[in-house]
Amino acid sequence: MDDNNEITINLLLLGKTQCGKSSLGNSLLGSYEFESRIFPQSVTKECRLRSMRIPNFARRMGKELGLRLQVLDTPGIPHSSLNQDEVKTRVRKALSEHFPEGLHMALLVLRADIPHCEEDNQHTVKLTEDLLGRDWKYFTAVIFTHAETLEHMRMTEEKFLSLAPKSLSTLLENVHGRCIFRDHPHETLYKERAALANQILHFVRQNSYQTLKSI
Ligand SMILES: Nc1nc2c(ncn2[C@@H]2O[C@H](COP(=O)(O)OP(=O)(O)O)[C@@H](O)[C@H]2O)c(=O)[nH]1
Ligand SMILES: [Mg+2]
Repeated sequence: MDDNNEITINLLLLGKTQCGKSSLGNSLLGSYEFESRIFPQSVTKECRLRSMRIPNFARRMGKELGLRLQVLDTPGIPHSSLNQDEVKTRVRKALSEHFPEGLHMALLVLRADIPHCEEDNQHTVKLTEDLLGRDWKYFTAVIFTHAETLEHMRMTEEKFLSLAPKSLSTLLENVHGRCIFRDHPHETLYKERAALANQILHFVRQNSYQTLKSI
């Protein structure tokens, strides 16, 4: 907590192109800050930092406590116009530039409405490890987007997880079960932000607000 009675949480969005990173970032910030749309090419080319203060998030010793969420959006891999090394270089540079005090949580965004292929998942995990180093497991949470599909299929989150292929269940074990289903993307951003921020803050508290320093 700083002198302004504000807690700052640094978040990084990672995942494949079109998995919903920018859209999730907008929900976290409660505002349309990142360009997000269906498009035949990768929409996000540059890493972009946006932050938002949520006032009155909590109270401590009679004082109002604000929460500042800093969200770093990134280009996905594979990308339609950047190669893997270019994306990695951009993400590493942005991390050291924007989060000198370290990263609280990387949000690994996966779609819940498409089958999870072993090779694909392994590739995403490898990328996360390359970017964050060997402690990535302590600072990563999985976010499933398009999770409203489960509702359409009348499938519970538990059932979905029980059907996960090996690579996905190993990933979830590695990140100590930290996962969130984003199942109401069409609710107001304001409502969704509160729900998401609370869940992510819970993970950050479990880590005692420790950060992962740039590698
Ligand atoms: N139905 C649904 N659409 C989503 C969800 N998340 C993202 N989208 C849509 O998926 C498209 C790609 O999202 P975007 O955020 O640009 O993906 P990015 O390439 O990972 O940044 C956009 O049209 C989003 O509105 C979700 O949870 N459910
Ligand atoms: Mg994007």
